[in-house]
Amino acid sequence: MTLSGFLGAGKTTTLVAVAKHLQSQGRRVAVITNDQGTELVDTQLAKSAIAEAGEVTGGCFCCRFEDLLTVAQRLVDGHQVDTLLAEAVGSCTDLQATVIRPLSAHYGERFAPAPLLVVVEPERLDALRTSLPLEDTESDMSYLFGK
Ligand SMILES: Nc1nc2c(ncn2[C@@H]2O[C@H](COP(=O)(O)OP(=O)(O)O)[C@@H](O)[C@H]2O)c(=O)[nH]1
Ligand SMILES: [Mg+2]
Repeated sequence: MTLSGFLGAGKTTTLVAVAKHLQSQGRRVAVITNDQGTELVDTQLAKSAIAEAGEVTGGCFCCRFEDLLTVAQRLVDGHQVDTLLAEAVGSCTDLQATVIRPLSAHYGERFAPAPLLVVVEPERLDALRTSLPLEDTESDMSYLFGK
C-alpha cells in the first residue's frame, strides 16, 4: 500500500497505526519511508514500532522506482514480509503513473499494489481549494494539488 499526501498531512502517523494494526492481526509488515535527504527520522520512528523498515533516500519514489523495487524485494525475500506500507515524500507527484501502474504491469506476479491512498488534512484542503487558482495549469501548486 502506498501513501501519498502533502508534508504534515499525517502520512507517517497513519502508516504506523495501520502497520501496528496489521501486525497485531498476524501479518508480517514492513514500512518503506522516502525523502529527498538521507538518514530519515521516519525510518527510525517506524523501526521503533514495526519489526522491519526500509527506505528510499535522495529522491522521491516517482524518480527512484528501481530503488523502491530493490528495497521491496529485499524485505519480501529476506524477511518474509507479506505486507509493505510505503510513504512517499510529499513532493512526489502522480504515483499512479510512476509507481502503482508500473508495479502492476511489470511486477504483478510478485506484488499486488493496493489502491493509492492519499492522506489530506481537511481544514488545509478547504483552505487550498479556496485560495489556489486551480484552473491555472501553469501554477506548480495547482498542478501538485490536482495530482
Ligand atoms: N490533531 C491531529 N494531529 C495529527 C493527526 N495525524 C497526525 N497528526 C500530527 O500531525 C503532525 C504531522 O504528522 P505526520 O504523520 O508526521 O505527517 P506526514 O508529514 O504526512 O508524514 C504530527 O505532529 C502528528 O502528530 C490527527 O489525526 N490529528
Ligand atoms: Mg512522514
